[in-house]
Amino acid sequence: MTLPKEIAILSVPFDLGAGRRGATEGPSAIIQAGLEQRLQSLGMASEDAGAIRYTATSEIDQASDNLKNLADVIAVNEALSEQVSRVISSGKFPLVLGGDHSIAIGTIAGVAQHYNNLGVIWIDAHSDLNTPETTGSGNIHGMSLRVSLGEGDARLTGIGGAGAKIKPENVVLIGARSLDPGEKAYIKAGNMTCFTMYDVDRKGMSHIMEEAIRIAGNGTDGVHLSFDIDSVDPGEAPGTGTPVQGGLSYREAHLAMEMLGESGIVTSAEFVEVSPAHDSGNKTANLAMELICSLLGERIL
Ligand code: 5AB
Ligand code: MN
Ligand code: MN
Ligand code: MN
Repeated sequence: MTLPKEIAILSVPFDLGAGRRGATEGPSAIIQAGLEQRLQSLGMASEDAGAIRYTATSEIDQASDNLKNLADVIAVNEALSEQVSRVISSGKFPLVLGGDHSIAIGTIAGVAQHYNNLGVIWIDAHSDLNTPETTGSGNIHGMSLRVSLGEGDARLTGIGGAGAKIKPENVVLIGARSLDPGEKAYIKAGNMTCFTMYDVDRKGMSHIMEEAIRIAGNGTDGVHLSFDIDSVDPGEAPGTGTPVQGGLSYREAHLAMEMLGESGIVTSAEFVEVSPAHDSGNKTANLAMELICSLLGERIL
């Protein structure tokens, strides 16, 4: 793939998948940081495709402790999945701005309609591999990757069509440093590649990204990037609901994006969990904007 020329920006002002509110303001903060002007100066046409609208039904039990705000999560993700699929049909590159990470369910469901074997690079302090059985919080943003793998509550795995949207062998996790027992067990069973912060420290980001690009690109016909801003160290990205110490440095995050951009394998992307209410100034939204530009071709020289 060569660099995309036409980007469709889909905003998902949604935070009911998270325990702490605030990510609804993420998309507008990233756009207001100057995203479109900067993409233009890279020679890219971008279209603000607007915010995902949805109506939650009250038919689904809202009060389940293990699946908080289930009806809203389903409604927003069904709508998002359709929008993402439409963007790809129109030949544009879908750039989804979150919102909390539960929206990966809809993004991936929409993207997967266009690929037989989709690779996923998931950059996150967490692995989002919980099920209703293993979750300690009931927050669905901690389950989205597992749902996309076809496991968990059928009302979630059925979004955008029944069944698994991706295969574990095509998934690469990067930046993990806060995993729940059930998530560790799943990863340790050999299901997928996980480069934790230990691996980043030991091997260096450059090596990790070469490996990630090789694995996610191996035998796949498209690669989705799911970037949770809490992968970055809270010193650089304080504006997020679930910060974890010991994250990616400013340059490690940019290098990851630059290498992915250079590789040309990325066919869709989402940037999630920016929460301006927790930010110091617009530091985190601005970082997300810059990382998007690095992914889409901006270079130091
Ligand atoms: B995020 C935790 N594992 O399930 C849980 O920010 C945190 O999208 C999930 O990565 C964090 O609640 C979800 C403790
Ligand atoms: Mn996440
Ligand atoms: Mn996270
Ligand atoms: Mn988070």
